[in-house]
Parts: sequence; C-alpha cells; structure tokens
Amino acid sequence: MRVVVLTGAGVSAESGLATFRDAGGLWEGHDPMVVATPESFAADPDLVQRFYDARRAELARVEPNAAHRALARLEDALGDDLLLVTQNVDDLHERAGSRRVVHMHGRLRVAWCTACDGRHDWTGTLLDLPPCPGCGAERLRPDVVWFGEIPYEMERIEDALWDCDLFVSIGTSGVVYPAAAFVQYALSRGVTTLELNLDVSDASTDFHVSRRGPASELVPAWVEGLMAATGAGPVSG
Ligand code: BV8
Ligand code: ZN
Repeated sequence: MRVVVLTGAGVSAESGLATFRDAGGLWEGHDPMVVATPESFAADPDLVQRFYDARRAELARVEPNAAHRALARLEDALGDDLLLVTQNVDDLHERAGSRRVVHMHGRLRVAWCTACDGRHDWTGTLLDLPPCPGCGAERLRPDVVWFGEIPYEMERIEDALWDCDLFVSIGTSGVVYPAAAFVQYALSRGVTTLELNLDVSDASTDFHVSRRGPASELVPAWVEGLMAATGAGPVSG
C-alpha cells in the first residue's frame, strides 16, 4: 500500500501554532498572504523578517502532538511506501520522529543566503542581518516559499501521487495551490482519497471519504486502522 499524506496548519494547531485562518487572518494587522511575498520582502524586509522571527521563536515553545507522532509510527510501518508532504514550515513532524518529510513550502528553522545560495540551520533571528556563515554576506532570508514562488520538490511529489494507492489530506483548507490540486491529480489516477479535517474544506467534495474532528484523534485512529488492515507493523532494522 503506497500512501501519500499531505498536511497543513491544522495538524499543528493542537500543538499551539496558529493556523492561517485561526490567526484571524491577520498578523499585526497584515494579511499573511501579503506578508509572505517576495514583493513585501523587497518593500519592507524588516516587517517580513519580524513576521518569521516571531514564528521561529514560537517553535521553541511548542511540542509535536498525537497526530505528528502517529504519522511517525506510520513511516516506521510503511517505510518507503509512505511519502509525507507538508505545507507547514514548522519542524514538528521531524521532532515527532518522521525522517522523510517533504517541506514543499520550506522550513522556518533554515536560513537561505541569497548571495551564495547556501542554506543554514537557524533557530535565532534574521531581523538583525547576521552574516551568512558561508560567505559572510548579510543576505539571509527565511527558507520558506512565498506566494508567487515555486514550491519545492514538485517533481518528487507528482511522481509519488502518480503511482500511490491512497492520498490522505490532514488539516488543510484546500485554498493554496498547487497543494490544493493534489486531490484532483490523485483522483485522475483512480487513487482513493481521504480527508481528515476539523471543518469542511474547499476540497472536501473531492474526497471519497471526509472525516471531521481534531487531528490528534482522527490521525492515530486512522493509522492504527490502516496498520491493522495491512498487517503492517514496525519495519524491523
Ligand atoms: C505557485 C509558506 C507557480 C510561508 C505558504 C488564483 C487562483 C489559484 C491560485 C492562485 C491564484 N493566484 C495566485 C495563485 C497561486 C498561489 C495561491 O494558491 N494563492 C491562493 C491564495 C489563491 N500559490 C502560489 O503562489 C504558490 N506558488 O503557484 O507557483 C507553480 C505552480 C505549480 C507548480 C509549480 C509552480 C506558492 C504558495 C506557497 C505560499 N507559502 N507558506 C509561510 O508559512 O508563511 S502557503 C501557507 O498558506 C501554508 O503553507 C499553507 O499552504 C497555506 C495555509 O493553508 P493551511 O495550511 O490549509 O491552513 P489554513 O489555516 O488555511 O487551514 C487550516 C485547516 O485546518 C482548516 O481547514 C481547519 O478546519 C483545519 N483545522 C484547524 N484545526 C484543526 C484542523 N484540522 C484538524 N485538527 C485540528 N485541530
Ligand atoms: Zn552566503
């Protein structure tokens, strides 16, 4: 059973991270969809750096929840037959034990140097323009994909969607593309599609099955069920 899982902000909500919607849509009075653009960064880099420095600092105050942990167990059980794709820039999947996570929209705890193209693990701030550890230039930006920029690893994701047996969407509103189009792509391949979400999403009608509830309850139940059904237990070694 080859499975592709897509997660969104809803999988991290119960860890205490605001979703794009819950935040009342506003960050310090700014629309995140506006702050998260290369145009904003060019026009007001301090505003954008403060936005991401605040979210990066928040990561130190939260922990993975039962949904993250259940997906790490699923990776143990399915091995390479699972591809976990996330729209989230937090590192809670990895901190829960997932080893192969595709961050299609980048990672908060990585700084990207636009002078030497180097990427550096980063837990501090970028507002104070620290020098790049590689080339010394003060040209570090958050390694996140902004609106208008091309998401990461699209080919790997499309290849996995092309020959998977099951596509599962967890905690996402289905508003942002190309992620919101993955279910259509899977359907076009005759793949079974399942949504696990607190509320109805813009894509709910595209799923064969759509379950409502908090990820911390729906995801462990689904994972236990799948492992029982496939007889998949932890992969030894
Ligand atoms: C691109 C990183 C070309 C930064 C992000 C007009 C029409 C269609 C598309 C477009 C258009 N105009 C422009 C576009 C393209 C644009 C886009 O989609 N715009 C939207 C707004 C219309 N997309 C782009 O620009 C993308 N690039 O298209 O390049 C291309 C295309 C194809 C192939 C190659 C190249 C780049 C988009 C990436 C932007 N960066 N994040 C940052 O984080 O700051 S997007 C960001 O917003 C997130 O990563 C995520 O993708 C999105 C937020 O959505 P969710 O994660 O779903 O969160 P949300 O709050 O909305 O919903 C939470 C859900 O969870 C809810 O349903 C709720 O019910 C549920 N929930 C809540 N609590 C729980 C829960 N569920 C379970 N349990 C709970 N406890
Ligand atoms: Zn550099």
